[in-house]
Amino acid sequence: MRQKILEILKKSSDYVSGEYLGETLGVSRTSIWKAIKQLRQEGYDIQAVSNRGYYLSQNKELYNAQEIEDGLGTKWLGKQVYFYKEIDSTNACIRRLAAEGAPEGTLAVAEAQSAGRGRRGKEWTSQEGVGIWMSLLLRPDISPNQTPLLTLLTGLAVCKAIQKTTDLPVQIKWPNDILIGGKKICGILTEMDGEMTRVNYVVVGIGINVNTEYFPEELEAIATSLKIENNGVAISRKKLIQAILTELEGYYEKYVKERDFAYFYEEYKSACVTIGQEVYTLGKEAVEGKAIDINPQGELMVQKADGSIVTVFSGEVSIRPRRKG
Ligand code: BT5
Repeated sequence: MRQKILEILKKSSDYVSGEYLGETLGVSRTSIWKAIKQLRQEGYDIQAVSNRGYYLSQNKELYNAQEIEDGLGTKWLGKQVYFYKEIDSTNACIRRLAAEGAPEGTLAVAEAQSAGRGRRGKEWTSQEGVGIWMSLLLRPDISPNQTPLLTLLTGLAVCKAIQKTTDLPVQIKWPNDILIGGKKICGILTEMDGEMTRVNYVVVGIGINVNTEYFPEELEAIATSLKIENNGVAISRKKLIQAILTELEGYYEKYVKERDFAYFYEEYKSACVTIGQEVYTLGKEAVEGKAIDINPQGELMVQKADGSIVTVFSGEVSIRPRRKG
């Protein structure tokens, strides 16, 4: 009933009488009033005026599990949402839920993270109330060495979702960053649990600076947010999450079926800013040269000073602009 009342109030631009709600839902006006009180406790700004009824002010967007689930157009991804005011890390949270047997598609979202993390122990700054800090549980039937490609597909999904909801000129920095004007708005952290030949589960963590206005000093020069790039106009986090989940579900289903990145690499390449840049890679292999292409396996092809071409796998790699001199 709570849900139905909310739907009616959201659709109406005027007051809705308690009598109408009671008749439509087949319950007493007292039950309606009780449900309204509960919604108010959850944070919905509902005004009640005698003889007119109830009116939901939609100035302040609510961000919670229910709001993310409402209007989500996916078949299975993100259908089970765990929402936290604050958590250590949504990736850590999904690992705990996975160990308890949570189903594929489970989503954890937090308003703030106290121990948000990037790759190789790096910190991820997750300010309260302004970003999307979320992780998904996947249980793909693929081999462990194919899981880094899920990072690339997630990047593609995030890119597309941002383009659809904002028109901002986002680009992918291979393998796991999304940039606007060279500054980072999103990082992706894919973690796997499994054995040498078998994937138990994969956690895909996505951090997006959505409505951030100020960054700590160490990030000022390298980070930006969608709001900053959108001339100060805030972006709806729940709508962006819904759009990402819809895009990702499509890419993921196709990838798990075909098990071949070749279906996506042309699209990936056209969104990727790394090609043509002078880079050096950190990680298992240290390679320095010009990034000349991305191959159908999702690997970065780097031409070294001696003309030889090496391929770099996305697994554990960070790239930096090449040092001068
Ligand atoms: C990443 O790592 O970019 C992956 C970030 C993933 C974060 C999400 S949030 C939800 C989920 N739960 C988690 O605990 N993590 C995931 P990496 O490529 O290693 O980049 C880390 C570097 O990005 C740091 O060393 C900083 O330089 C920079 N950085 C940290 N916070 C940032 C922010 N909010 N915006 C832009 N850059 C940031």
